Parts: sequence; C-alpha cells; structure tokens
Amino acid sequence: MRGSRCVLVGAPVQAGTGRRGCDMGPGAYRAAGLAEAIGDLGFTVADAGDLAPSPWRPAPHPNPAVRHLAEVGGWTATLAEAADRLGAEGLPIFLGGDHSLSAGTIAGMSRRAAAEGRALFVLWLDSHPDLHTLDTTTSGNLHGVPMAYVTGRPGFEGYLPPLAVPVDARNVCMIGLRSVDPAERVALKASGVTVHDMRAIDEEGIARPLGAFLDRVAAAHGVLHVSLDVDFLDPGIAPGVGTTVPGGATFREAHLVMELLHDSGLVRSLDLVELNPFLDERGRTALLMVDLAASLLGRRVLDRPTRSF
Ligand code: 6HN
Ligand code: MN
Ligand code: MN
Ligand code: MN
Repeated sequence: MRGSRCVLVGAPVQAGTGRRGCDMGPGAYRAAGLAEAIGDLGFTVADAGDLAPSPWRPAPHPNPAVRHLAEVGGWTATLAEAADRLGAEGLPIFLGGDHSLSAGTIAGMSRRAAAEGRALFVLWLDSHPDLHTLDTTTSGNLHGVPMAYVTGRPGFEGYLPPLAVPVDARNVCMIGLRSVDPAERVALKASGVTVHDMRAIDEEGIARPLGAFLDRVAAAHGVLHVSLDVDFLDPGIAPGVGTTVPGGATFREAHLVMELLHDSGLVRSLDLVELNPFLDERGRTALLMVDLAASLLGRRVLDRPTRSF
C-alpha cells in the first residue's frame, strides 16, 4: 500500500448516543498522532477536516423514544456523499463520532462499490449488532440502528435519507458480539448476517473465522468496509467509550484482526467509532485505536515505535 492515499474525515457526531463527549473523537485521534502514524507507513495523508450535518427534516416518528432523528439524518446525508466521493480517491478513514455515522459511510461506500460494478462487504467489529429499527429501539439512541438501515430493513423511509444501494446482509460479518437486545436477536437470526460472538472467539480463536470471511470477499471480488467500534475491545484496555461491555477482544486479538486485514489487501474504507475522550484515561484508548489503524495499514508488530507518556 506504500504510496497510496489516505483521507482522514472528521465526523464529530454525538446525536446518536446518550453520553456526551463523542464529538471530541476526531480531535483526540489527531492529538494521538493518527496522520503521522499513517504517513510513517508511506501513505500520502490528507485531512478533510471535520464535516457538518446537512439540513434534514424528517416526519416525527411514532416511537416516542427516538432521539435526534433530524441530526442523525443530516449526518447520514453528509457522510454518504463524502464516502462515495472520497472512496474514489483513496482510503477514507472516518473519525467518529458515535456509531450512527456508519449509516452514512456504509451507504456511501455501497453506492461507490456499485458504481464500480462490485458489491460492498462489511466487517463489523463491535460488542453490539446495532440492528434496531426506529420501531424496535427502546433506548432511542440511534447509534443502535445503522446496520438495520444499511441492510435495507423497512421502517426508515421518510425518516432517514433514501438508501441508494442496500448492502446484502449475507455480505456482513460481525465479530465480537456480546450485548444483543431481544429484538436484535430475532432480526439477526432472520438476516443472513454471519456472526462470531465472543463465545465463538473464545472457542475457535479469531483468525480462522475472519480468514473464512476474507476468502469470501476475495472470491466475490468485493469491496470491503471495516467498522471498528471501541467497545469491540475489552474495557480493560479501552476504557474511553460510553458503552463498555466486559469480555471484549484482547490487545493481540484486535491487532491480529488488523494484521490479517492488511495482508488481505481488501480494505477500502474504515470507521473508527464511539471513542469518548471525556471518558478516556490519559489518551490510552485513542492511542490504541491509532495503533490498530496503523496495523491495518501495514505496521508490523516488530516495527512498533515505543512511546512513553
Ligand atoms: N453502539 N443496543 C443498545 C441500544 O441502545 O440500542 C446499545 C447500542 C450501542 C450502540 O455501541 O454503537
Ligand atoms: Mn456500535
Ligand atoms: Mn458497540
Ligand atoms: Mn436497545
């Protein structure tokens, strides 16, 4: 990948979460040296700055729990356009911001892939499936819905921007799940999504299930988008997130995923979501996310710089 181009795209979204602080995520990644880490790997790095939501006026939704629909819809429109455009020029890295931003980034990358006559595949690294619809969410926090929206589940029409090219749920692989709401469990079973929950990772390890998915993406000549939620990681190593769930991926499991993704050469775009710098400890979660991004882009364990803070 040496010589290729990466674009950092700030998406300071926090309308989709109940906790304040996710809007500081893009700044924390910049402070943690993301651009420099990627530049050291031989990439040309551009920073598109922080984007802003487009105007969006949805009808009021009958589920009274639903929160900040207009703002999430506005971000979805902005990010779908940005992903489609920037995905044609290099590898965009979307700096969140809460996970509702993936409604836009995945919608845009799906449109981009279709314009190239290819299908989008999504690797979803998260403790949650984020598969609620606007009707089934009980928290009303829309970081719990992006996967339902991008796979074309009904109930979003008129509430979020129209979806140009839905992602085939059979092209989605979720790794790390350990917190699934009852309505999501029903939806997951019916969906065709491939799921490797933490129990499966404990029993089988993480390399084989990921390898099987990457083989499928390669065989289909697919375009791969990776969505990395901080809470995929164990809270012991990544405390800077509003939705900590015990029993997450270890440091080596997470790095191994990134190293295998790099070796596959299949990744076209990346979301780094749910970092909450207000809840972090001396930047350690931001730094770990930067290191994981660097692993995905080709940094070898043996080349890791030693840093002290
Ligand atoms: N995330 N399922 C829960 C809800 O409120 O719907 C949690 C969602 C978490 C979303 O972590 O991106
Ligand atoms: Mn999530
Ligand atoms: Mn999550
Ligand atoms: Mn819920």
